[in-house]
Amino acid sequence: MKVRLITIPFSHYCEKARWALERCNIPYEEDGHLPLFHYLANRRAGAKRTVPVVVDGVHLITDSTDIIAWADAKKPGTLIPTGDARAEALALEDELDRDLGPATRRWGYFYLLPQKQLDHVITRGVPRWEAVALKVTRPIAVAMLKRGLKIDAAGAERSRAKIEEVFARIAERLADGRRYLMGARFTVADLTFAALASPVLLPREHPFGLPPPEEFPVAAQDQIAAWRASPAGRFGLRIYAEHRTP
Ligand SMILES: N[C@@H](CCC(=O)N[C@@H](CS)C(=O)NCC(=O)O)C(=O)O
Repeated sequence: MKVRLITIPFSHYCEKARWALERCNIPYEEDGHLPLFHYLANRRAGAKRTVPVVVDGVHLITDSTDIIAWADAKKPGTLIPTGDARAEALALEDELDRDLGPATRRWGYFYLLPQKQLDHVITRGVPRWEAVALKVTRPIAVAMLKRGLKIDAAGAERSRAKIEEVFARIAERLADGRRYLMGARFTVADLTFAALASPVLLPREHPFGLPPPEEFPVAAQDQIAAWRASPAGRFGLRIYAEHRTP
């Protein structure tokens, strides 16, 4: 039986959960919604505010980290190391969830929200009525997102600095030539870094087809190019190319 994955399709935390379900061979049906519209689906399922949410008829799993733990438990070791490295891999996942996720989201939204012509990205995979309703609700939704997530020039700059800091930490970890963050094998840490960096690296293999850098304002394009060329950026793009089938 397929589980239901409630998402905001372009959300990077949702991409993290989706990728994990696929990697753990768990059949799922995606129930995608626009931001704010997702509250209705969450409420019906008995979940709180955020997506991703997994509903399997018995369990309700309401956080991407818990979804990965649940998925991995079905075939232990698929993503989360079973031995000594377990605690370190999970700590790295938590650190990226806390530091990288909010920063890439704010920076990406800051440049994406003013671009109405990119709404086709935001509305991909959501019910048609929501996409139609967006034409009316867009100003309210944008105002709520801006206020809720502190999306303004100062916030974008703070997030840019935070992304630099995390990318530097990742580069330091990779400096000994290891292929993956935990060593020789792809784990939850690599998946989390690549998924949460996707709003600023824009990997081609992202299943929802993120907009190419050329669609961003020039100032953002230069920054995206610099991140893509950095050691952590090259690593994130390689993880997508080698471990994410479109
Ligand atoms: N810690 C959560 C974070 C998820 C999260 O922040 N989801 C965002 C979408 S990117 C959300 O649902 N925001 C809606 C809200 O907070 O109202 C996880 O890992 O699942």
